Amino acid sequence: MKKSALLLALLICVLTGRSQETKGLAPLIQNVYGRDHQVLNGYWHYLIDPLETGYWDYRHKPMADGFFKDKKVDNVKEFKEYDFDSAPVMPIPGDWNTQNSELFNYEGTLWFKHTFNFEPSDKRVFLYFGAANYDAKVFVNGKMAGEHEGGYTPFNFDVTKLLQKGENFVIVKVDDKRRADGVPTNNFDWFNYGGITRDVMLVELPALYIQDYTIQLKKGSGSLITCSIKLNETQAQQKVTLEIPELKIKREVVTNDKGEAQFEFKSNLVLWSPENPKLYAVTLSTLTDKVVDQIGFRTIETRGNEILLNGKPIFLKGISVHEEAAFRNGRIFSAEEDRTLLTWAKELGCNFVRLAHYPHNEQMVREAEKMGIMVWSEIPVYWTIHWEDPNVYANALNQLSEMITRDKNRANLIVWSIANETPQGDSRDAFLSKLATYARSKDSTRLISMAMERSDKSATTLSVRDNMSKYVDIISFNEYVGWYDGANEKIDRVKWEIDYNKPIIISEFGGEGVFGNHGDVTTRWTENYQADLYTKMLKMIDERMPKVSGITPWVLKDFRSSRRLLPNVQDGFNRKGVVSDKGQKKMAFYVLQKWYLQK
Ligand code: GCB
Repeated sequence: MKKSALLLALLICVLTGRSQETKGLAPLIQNVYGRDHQVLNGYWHYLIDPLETGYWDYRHKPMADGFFKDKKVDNVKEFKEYDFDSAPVMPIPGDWNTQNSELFNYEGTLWFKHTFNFEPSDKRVFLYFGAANYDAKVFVNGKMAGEHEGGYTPFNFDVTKLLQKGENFVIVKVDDKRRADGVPTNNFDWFNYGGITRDVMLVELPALYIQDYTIQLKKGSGSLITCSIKLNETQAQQKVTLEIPELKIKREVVTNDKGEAQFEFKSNLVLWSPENPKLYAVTLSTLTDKVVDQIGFRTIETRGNEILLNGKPIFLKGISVHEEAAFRNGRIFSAEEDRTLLTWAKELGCNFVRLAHYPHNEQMVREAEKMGIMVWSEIPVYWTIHWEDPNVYANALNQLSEMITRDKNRANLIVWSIANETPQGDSRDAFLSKLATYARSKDSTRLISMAMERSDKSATTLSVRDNMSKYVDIISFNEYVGWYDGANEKIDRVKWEIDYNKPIIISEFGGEGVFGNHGDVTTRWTENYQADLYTKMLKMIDERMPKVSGITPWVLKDFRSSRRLLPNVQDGFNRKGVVSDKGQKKMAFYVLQKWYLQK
């Protein structure tokens, strides 16, 4: 095969194929914000391309000279039907739906172009995206760098060879069409914000660099620090130094022939906890590379029905949160917007947040860590995924791996959740048990869970019975008595029989109430109904659910969802927030706050 034909075949494969090998992804860089980087955020030109004209020719074959080439022509003499440089711009990061009203309900492809200057050095350069929803194909100076599927996890490509001195351009095709075989699938209860929704940057690393590191307390120990690192190459005898200046610690080891090294030593340290979210500056260095991170140390375990933080039982006073900005209701794009939501959670009395239903941006987890808020992080294996499709599994696994790699050094991250409200069955069990096993093999120190569904013994004897219970550390389930199951009065009539000797978390309960809409407690959509639901539910937990060790009611803030159509009530919002979409606190907020304050 001629070289050009091979390249075209590869391109076609990349454009159409969905296997991991074809994607060109480089191993995910951890702690990008702590690395030398050039931020590429800013105003990017965009073209709206619902028919993907820049991609396929009229026989629906991928074009070798699609829009990604950004071909320059003499406008009068040559033929070209697109032009990025005269196209409008929008700020990146940002979802397109809330930046251009024409795009509010648009689902499809947009092309983005950004021009930047670059000064080559002897460093390796990676093009990093915090997230792009949903399918991103990335081109640098007209050549494909790679592609990524999944809207909520970071990814990067090694673009060293694609960059040139001086002006460069990156073109990204982002397609947010929902797919039956996507993760999530095409049916979900949140808004499908499309676009390059998180930071974009060029990260520069030396040729031999620290590719991966894990620093934490050894499982079961309150003072034994372990650290494992891996270089990007299998180079033995490389000196690695770990320093924690505040603890006057400096240790050196050398890598083995896999380019890996381990540290293990005792230290008298202050543990991270919600009351004292202590972080230490930790430096890892080799002859060529150096990375600094803020690391907290704590243990998280279970004992029977209890969750133990630093060896002591803790009740997880939580709230579920969507990654949607306060007040303006678009995808969050700054740490400040993360802080607004987390501050509400703090005010509520929370020590825990369930970041639903997909990994939120990295700063959300880091800000929560600084504020003393523990985190549950979840991949969007939501409702009815195509359990039997190996590509869907590979995609879910990749998202799980990206989530864990990014956040495994955060002390506040205590739960990896592998799914939400999935239908029981053999193919689901096979899929999810493999994910659980994988998560445990990547990180044996955190707890694994998933939001299960109820499986009742009778109309009023409620229960959870799920084959996946043996794979998880915490039995979590969503229960909507009083909303989808009867009205509030039912809450007083139910009893619970959950037979597992594991900690139990109620990962969701709630009901919709429109801020300012007041009425009788039996009238749905009022603040009063919602507050009454919370009052009854919390009483039920106090009196009839002694084994529950945490709750994350649904949900902190009203959020956009295209499934929520009731005029003058929902108007495109799920109204189960204890705070409205405009930031007003509802009565239920104060009911929950009071309970948390005395818990
Ligand atoms: C659920 C889902 C959540 C929905 C919520 C609701 O069980 O997990 O994504 O938004 O119910 O409001 O119905």
